Amino acid sequence: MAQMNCVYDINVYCVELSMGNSHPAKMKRILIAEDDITTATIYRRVLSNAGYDVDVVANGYAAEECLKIRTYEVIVSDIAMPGMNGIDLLRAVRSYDLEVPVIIVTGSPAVESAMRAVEYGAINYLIKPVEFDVLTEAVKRASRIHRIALIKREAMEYLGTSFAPAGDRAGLEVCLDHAVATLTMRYQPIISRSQKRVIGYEALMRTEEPLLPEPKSVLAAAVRLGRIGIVAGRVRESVAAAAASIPQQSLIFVNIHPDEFLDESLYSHDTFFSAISSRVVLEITEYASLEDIPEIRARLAALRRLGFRIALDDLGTGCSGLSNFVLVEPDFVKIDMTLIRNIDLEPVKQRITASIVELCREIGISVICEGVETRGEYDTLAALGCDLLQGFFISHPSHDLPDGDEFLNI
Ligand code: G
Ligand code: MN
Repeated sequence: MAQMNCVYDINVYCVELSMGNSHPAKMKRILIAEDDITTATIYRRVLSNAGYDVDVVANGYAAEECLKIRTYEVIVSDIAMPGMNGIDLLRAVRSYDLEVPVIIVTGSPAVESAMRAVEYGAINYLIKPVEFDVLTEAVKRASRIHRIALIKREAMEYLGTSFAPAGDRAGLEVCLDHAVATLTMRYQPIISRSQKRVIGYEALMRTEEPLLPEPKSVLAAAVRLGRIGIVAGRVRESVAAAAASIPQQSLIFVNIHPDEFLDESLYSHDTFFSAISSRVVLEITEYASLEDIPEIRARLAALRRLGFRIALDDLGTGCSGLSNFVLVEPDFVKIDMTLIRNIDLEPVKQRITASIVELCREIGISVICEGVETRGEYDTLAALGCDLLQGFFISHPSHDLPDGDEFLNI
């Protein structure tokens, strides 16, 4: 087997990259990042004896260089290294490989660094001096877990299930950063049948991050990482920037995640978003309870004072009765598409929808039926007296705003 020694920088004393005829299926390759040469040499010998191919580097930067050209079964990293430390490396690793397990080794155990390492996705945390068999067992276990993750991914790809991003924080951060960097908005018209025009557009977030395919998964990741403000801020900025190209008489419907109520910038008077508040309807979902949000009533009142109107989204999916309905006193109610689907074939759905429309009309709330996909659904909703409609049958969400109403199914 041909061997090549690469020196990435002065701190790297040993990187052995076997080139040529190594057999990836047989060669389980381990990367060791350790700045103490004696320790590194021992680990290397122990793991080579256990049947692994081993690359050794002296710091995080060199480890990153290796990750660019190789995939590893397991990474074993010191926590305190010059330059990029083990925690930085954990984050960097996930830019290259969402699955590879990382074992962190440290000479000075501190609960805090252990917690950080685990939070950032370290699979294990070993304290120096590490017994040979402890190291070998830890690497073997990590290797098995890596294989399971790969098989699970393969199964999900085969079944067509969209797979969730790496469950650890570092992996999720990489996905969310990419989602935010590629975030764009689409706009889907909401029409009035009686007025034969578009009364508004729902702003819908899209990203190019394949592991966060829907707005809901982007938001869930943002909530988990405590970054809802960043994502919501981007959405609001985009909507405010697009407002100039949206016809003045059209409303703009913007989805608000319940956690956004705690984001103080939502209540600011001097943002581009609050400047267009009279045209904005904030959509609040019915399936998450708002009751637990501190001072929710005052927050809703503050938004109204700023000039926003409010829609209750996804009506029909909530399991908490009508508590949000009562709390929000919405200007609009959006009937969830599960109630609209096949409404032409299901009399129970017709009865429920007709009742909602009638009751809302009586208390002065406009009803929007979302997710209208077929001619049959459209005609049935028309017969039931539903005026405001949205869905693929009328128009898909689109990047370019239509100049007029003529191409829509009205
Ligand atoms: O939860 P909310 O109502 O905000 O969800 C809107 C989502 O529904 C968007 O992602 C949008 O692309 C999608 N959508 C809009 N119209 C239709 C439709 O007619 N059918 C289906 N299946 N989805 C739709
Ligand atoms: Mn919505």
